[in-house]
Amino acid sequence: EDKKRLSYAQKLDVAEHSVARRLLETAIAKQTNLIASADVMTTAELLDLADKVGPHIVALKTHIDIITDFDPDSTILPLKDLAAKHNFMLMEDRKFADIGNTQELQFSYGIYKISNWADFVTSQVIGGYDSLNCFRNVGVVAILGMSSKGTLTDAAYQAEALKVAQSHPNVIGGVSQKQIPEELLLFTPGVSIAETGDGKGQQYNTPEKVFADLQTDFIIVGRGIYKADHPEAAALNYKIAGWNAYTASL
Ligand code: 5BU
Repeated sequence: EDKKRLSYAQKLDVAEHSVARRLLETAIAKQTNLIASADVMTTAELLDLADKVGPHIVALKTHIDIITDFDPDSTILPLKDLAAKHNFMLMEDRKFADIGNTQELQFSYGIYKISNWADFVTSQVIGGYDSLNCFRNVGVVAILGMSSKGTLTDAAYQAEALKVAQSHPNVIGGVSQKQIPEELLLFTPGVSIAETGDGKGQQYNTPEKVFADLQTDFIIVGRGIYKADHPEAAALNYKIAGWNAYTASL
């Protein structure tokens, strides 16, 4: 039998970080735990997807360096408008993995200026505790474990990574394929209703499985949505599946 988990409302009661609070409030208000991963290559596709799936998601996850025609005015400004229009947050999946000084530069400078627009970012914790100090105004989702076949994030690594994540005030949660302590929000990619893998190492689980087995908080879905014939309908489908799986795990 599945263990009981804390509800989003119970997590909101104890959450301190403003980004964690907004995520939980948005999940409750929109009845969704879905994060759509917008791994598309043009600004037009990104904005089109964001407008279509916006009503059904708690956050849109970007890999902004995949966009071939990135421009702060024509990519980021309209994206921020869509985030406000549909009330979703922006998660940049940058997976920082360097020393603090370099991460600080990558976070705020270069052409993407992530600190100007992302509500929260992903980061490896391989650089150690101090490497996360630069993410002052955003939430950090620490990469604890990966979904891909053969990942080196074994149990020993995850235990050490978790210690960094739990002790750092900028960290709001972790990405993992394992259950993590309930004071951290759990984000789980590698979710698909129809597929079990992609032939390139990705491994998928269903929304039901990740809520029942991991008590995850947020599911991250990329190709299951943006490659669908009708991304809006697919997003609604994942939203409903994710929400039903969440309520069933309460
Ligand atoms: P997919 O199309 O649903 O397979 O996309 C999954 C997304 O989640 C993609 O942007 C990956 O970079 C991201 N991801 C992942 O799949 N697995 C992981 O362990 C981590 C991130 Br960390």
